[in-house]
Amino acid sequence: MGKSAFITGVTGQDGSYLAELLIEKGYNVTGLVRRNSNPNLEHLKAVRERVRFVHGDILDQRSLIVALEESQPDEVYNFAAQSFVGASWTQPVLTGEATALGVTRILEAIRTVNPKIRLYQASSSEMYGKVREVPQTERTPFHPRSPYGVAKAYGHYITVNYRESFQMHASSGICFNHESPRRGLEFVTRKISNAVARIKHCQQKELKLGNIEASRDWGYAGDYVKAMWLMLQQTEPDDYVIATGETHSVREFLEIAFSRVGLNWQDHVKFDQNLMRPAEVDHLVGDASLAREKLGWKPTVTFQRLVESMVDADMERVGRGENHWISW
Ligand code: F7E
Repeated sequence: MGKSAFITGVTGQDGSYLAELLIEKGYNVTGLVRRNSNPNLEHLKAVRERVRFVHGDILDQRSLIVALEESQPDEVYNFAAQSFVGASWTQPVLTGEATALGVTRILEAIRTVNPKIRLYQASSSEMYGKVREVPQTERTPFHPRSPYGVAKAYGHYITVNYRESFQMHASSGICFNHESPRRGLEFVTRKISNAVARIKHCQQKELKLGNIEASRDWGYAGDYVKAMWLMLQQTEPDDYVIATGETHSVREFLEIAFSRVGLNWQDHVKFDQNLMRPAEVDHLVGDASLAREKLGWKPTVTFQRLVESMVDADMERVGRGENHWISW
């Protein structure tokens, strides 16, 4: 019989790519969805019929225990979080409840139902924040710069702590930014690719942005979910940086994105002070040597190709008449 996996945050970018990967590998996949939300299964179109959905909430301990009892997974992948850094200053308590304590609830649910279940925890490069060294490795100290980064640091350490306290097979992927055409519209990459397509189709004139000098190590989400799966196939649990090793500014992203459709970004982009963050993460670049050596993992999509594929996908979507407008 095939293995079974339980995914929280299954309707999001990473959850949907991982569901596709696991189904291809013959897994039975169960996805956790919130009952009071209007679940958008758009990203799961390809595998919707093959994923079993259970209702529950990362904020509700009992619902997690019941969901695990019902699905009896071999592996749990925890993507559920308030994942938008910008919103973490306006909803700091919710961010802490979901992104930090949510991890403890998942760990407790695993301990209660079956401590042999393996866990993947989605840690984040935002934990490095005001970086202590360049590039960042698994040993680089954390200095988070947002309530989100602080919450992720808690989630990371509680995962390490349960591994050490209860010998659980719990691993964290310290993932640097990873994007795709399924990225949420609030994140800068997709905000740009969506705006480029709308501007090209004369549905929008300008694009308001905050700090375009920030630089990130941007990879392709489809590559990153492979690393997550590999982590849970190892005999021993561990923490791994998942990154491309290259960094690029938002400005460089703009240059490639606009020129993909023959436009000049300077003609359309306006600075908006309201989009500046109270504390910024200026520069991130990861060293994924450990993942390369122990997991045999490496990224396959270049920065240029990533930007172009996002613009192409949004051009096609807007061309079909599907329209997403974002005001922040
Ligand atoms: O911002 C700057 C912004 O929101 C990237 C999440 O997946 O990756 C992501 O966090 C940069 C920042 O992603 C706008 O100030 C300028 O410097 O796309 P972002 P993020 O904050 O790096 C990490 C790894 C995670 O774990 C998170 O969950 O772009 N920026 N102007 C802007 N950013 C946004 N969103 N919107 C702007 O208008």
